[in-house]
Amino acid sequence: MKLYDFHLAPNPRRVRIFLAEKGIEVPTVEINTREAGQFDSAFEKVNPDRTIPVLELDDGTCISETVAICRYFEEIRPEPPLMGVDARDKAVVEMWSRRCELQGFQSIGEAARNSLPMFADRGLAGMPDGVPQIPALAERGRAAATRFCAKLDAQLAGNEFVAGPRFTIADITAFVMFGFATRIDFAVPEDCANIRRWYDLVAARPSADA
Ligand SMILES: N[C@@H](CCC(=O)N[C@@H](CS)C(=O)NCC(=O)O)C(=O)O
Repeated sequence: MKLYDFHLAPNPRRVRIFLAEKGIEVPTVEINTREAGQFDSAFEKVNPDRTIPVLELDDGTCISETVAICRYFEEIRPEPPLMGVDARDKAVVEMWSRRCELQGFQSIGEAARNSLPMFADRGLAGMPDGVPQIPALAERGRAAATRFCAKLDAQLAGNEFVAGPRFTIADITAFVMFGFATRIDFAVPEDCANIRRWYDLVAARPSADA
């Protein structure tokens, strides 16, 4: 088994934190997306989407998509549970995981990809032909992330972690989102005291170094 990784990229970091929480070690292969490693023909055979992370199993199966990779590890190593413990909890975790990814993480991604010089002509991931940046999308992404923060702050007012009393994959996605957000100088809004409390809690976990 091996994990195609890049130490500076946010989606692979989500998997690394998940693995650290599970206590699983997987050999990694570094794909430097800043030097177009995802567009090498050998890697395209691993993942035609040309994105990382990818988990390659010993039978040759290649699994891309961060949450799919996490699902695999949740199934083979259920403890500690990071994707819910029963029908209700699994659904709640999935709900918050998707909110964090679709409303938070992707909004920051949209803002970053459409504004940072390192993403010039790389407005979408995995596109070797060149996708121009659209400044208006960067603004829209920032605004959407700000709206998401308000929702997340309200949720954290009554919950220790994003999806309730336990640390889950939803915390990982939101935590990595805020780390990625520093690259576009997007900080936790001043009035989001609950997010600040939660962020310090998650940052203190050993897995945060992954
Ligand atoms: N939906 C995918 C997104 C993967 C993705 O966009 N990964 C980025 C690194 S964080 C990437 O591979 N970028 C390649 C590029 O910029 O061309 C997932 O959840 O794994």
